[in-house]
Amino acid sequence: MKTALLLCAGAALSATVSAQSTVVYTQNFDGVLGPEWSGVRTVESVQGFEGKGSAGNYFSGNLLRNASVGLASRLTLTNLPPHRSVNVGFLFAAIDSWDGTGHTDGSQTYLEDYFTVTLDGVTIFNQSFANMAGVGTYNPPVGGLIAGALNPGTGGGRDYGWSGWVDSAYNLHLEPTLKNIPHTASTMVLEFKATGRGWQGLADESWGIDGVVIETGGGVVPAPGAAALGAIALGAAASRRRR
Ligand SMILES: [Ca+2]
Ligand SMILES: [Ca+2]
Ligand SMILES: [Ca+2]
Repeated sequence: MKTALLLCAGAALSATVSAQSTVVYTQNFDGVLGPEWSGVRTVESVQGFEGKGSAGNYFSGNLLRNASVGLASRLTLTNLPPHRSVNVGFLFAAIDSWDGTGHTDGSQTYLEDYFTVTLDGVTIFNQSFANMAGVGTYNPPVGGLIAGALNPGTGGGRDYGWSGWVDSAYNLHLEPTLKNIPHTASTMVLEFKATGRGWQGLADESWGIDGVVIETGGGVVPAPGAAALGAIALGAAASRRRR
């Protein structure tokens, strides 16, 4: 009987720790964009980024492109199922002459360009990218760079479209800091925007996103009662050892 109880408690514990992630939203920007997107919501061709990505998630068709001078593109989701965390994933394109953390070219100084994502007003991603010159802050995980070169100021960059400057793209589905973000509210507001003193926008530098996937769940917080079951399991195990 104690053995049965131990197995039962163990099953309950593992069920709470390995909570499944649930996909609650996807967006490929290839159809009509719904009212969940506000702010800058311009959709246009992915141009030379077509097919760039990794298994199951590629730039294709259209992307959302934001060439504004620091205005946000905003995704608002409502009626989320009960959850303890969210995973945010998308493909990110740094389009044209991003200046990283800033650099000097002769007498001309270029200040920093950052891409920032907030969740309910709290920053969850804030990194600079360099396409022309200078160095960015972002250090992608293996496979995270999917087009262009990281910090190609000395060469290796490539123009994938738009203004003729070098571009780069990243698979932020692989970015670990965008996974298991604590969140429990039934609504969420994600804001995507360029920041930094050097941001000029327009034809000089812009950004795009495609392949957005939002998941809830994935938390590792034990459900209420799991600790008590664990104590019972440990007690049963100790009891068996004492025999
Ligand atoms: Ca697309
Ligand atoms: Ca370009
Ligand atoms: Ca700039």
